[in-house]
Amino acid sequence: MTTPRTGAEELGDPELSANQVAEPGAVTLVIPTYNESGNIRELLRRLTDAVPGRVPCEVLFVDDSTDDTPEVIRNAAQDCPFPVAVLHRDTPSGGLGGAVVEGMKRAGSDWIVVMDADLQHPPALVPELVAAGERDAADLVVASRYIPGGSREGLAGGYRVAVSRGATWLTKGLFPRRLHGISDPMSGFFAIRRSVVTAEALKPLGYKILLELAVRCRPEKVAEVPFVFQDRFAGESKSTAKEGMRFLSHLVGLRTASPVARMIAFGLIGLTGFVPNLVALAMLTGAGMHYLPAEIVANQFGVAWNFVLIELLLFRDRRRHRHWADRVGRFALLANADLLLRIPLIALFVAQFGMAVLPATALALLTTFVLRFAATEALVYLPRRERTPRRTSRRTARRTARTEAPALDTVP
Ligand SMILES: Nc1nc2c(ncn2[C@@H]2O[C@H](COP(=O)(O)OP(=O)(O)OP(=O)(O)O)[C@@H](O)[C@H]2O)c(=O)[nH]1
Ligand SMILES: [Mg+2]
Repeated sequence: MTTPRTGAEELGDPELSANQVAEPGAVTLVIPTYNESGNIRELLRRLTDAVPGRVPCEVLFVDDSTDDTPEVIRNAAQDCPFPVAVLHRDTPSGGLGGAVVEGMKRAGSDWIVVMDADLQHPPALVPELVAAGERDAADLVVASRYIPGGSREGLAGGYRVAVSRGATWLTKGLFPRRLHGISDPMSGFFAIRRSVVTAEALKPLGYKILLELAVRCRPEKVAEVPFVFQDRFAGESKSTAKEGMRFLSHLVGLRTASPVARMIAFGLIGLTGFVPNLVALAMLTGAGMHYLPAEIVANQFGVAWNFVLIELLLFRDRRRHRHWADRVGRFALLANADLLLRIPLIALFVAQFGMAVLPATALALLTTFVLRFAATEALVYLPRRERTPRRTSRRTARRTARTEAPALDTVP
């Protein structure tokens, strides 16, 4: 732990690093901030009361604010008996989750505690999270609203409570093994051992950074401590409806990390595409068009539907490999090439086996989907060959991340 310094100080490369906070059980608090100037002083005051007496600590704010929050932090930090640093990002990539990962890359203590700046997460609980981790030899300690002693008091309104509960069930249902022992995977308040954080493996998207860490870093032993979610102290919530969409795509991204899971998701999206396809087919044949040309036109509706969902949900992080027009072209080509196989199949089902057009189409769609998945992944979304070496050591990755990251501004 560094000797506490006094007075505001701006240094060239003031990273909070392992040799600065070397004491066992010490903690780096990573606090993401977006326009939280009204909360900073009170937050640092309560942290000062609760933490340094029990656990050696340092605070790192990762800030994407457009207001004077960094300035307020610098001023308030002068009265703090522990090191406080601000990492202001001009490009806020990854939103809240991206900010937390940036902070984790810089953290030097044995423990990293992540918490919000708006005092919904009680600072007094920080030493308890770390103590529980040390006592239970846990890698991750989650502050949970859903175990006895915890509550979600500060979650404004029945709607927010229902959404949070629904999101928790959905997430636990999708990751029963990885989230075993975590009753509140939506919590943004937790302590994690720095040694289990593989920052290079993380692809944070939006708010649910605990979920990202639990699924991708796979901490072996997990503990929980109850907490009462408080009312926001000052300022406004940054959580929006858009965050909901980001959360869904984050879930899909995590769930489809393996090729088999991706194929299943591709199939499910393909299944939903049957609806616009078959509706268009029914309308076109209802309007008197022969079923074979109607198949070709109706197919375009299914193709467009599938393309949009696949782009938004399944291959979101692989879109950069090709220009969008290139992706549309290849996707449409493959989906229609598939018609070349499907039309004779449908004709066979209708003419030879006497099936009606709609069931014959549905059966042919199912038959050709596996082929389409394999071809789509290989020809539209496979990364182009990159020049970086296949394996990067953790040390090199950390160094690279540090070199590329924006400079820190430490006070005092
Ligand atoms: N660095 C950074 N921090 C963010 C961003 N979005 C939100 N935050 C911070 O993340 C924390 C949680 O955000 P909140 O707006 O409080 O979200 P919430 O707690 O889910 O919503 P409320 O219950 O309404 O407060 C706060 O400290 C925010 O300032 C962002 O894009 N970048
Ligand atoms: Mg909040």
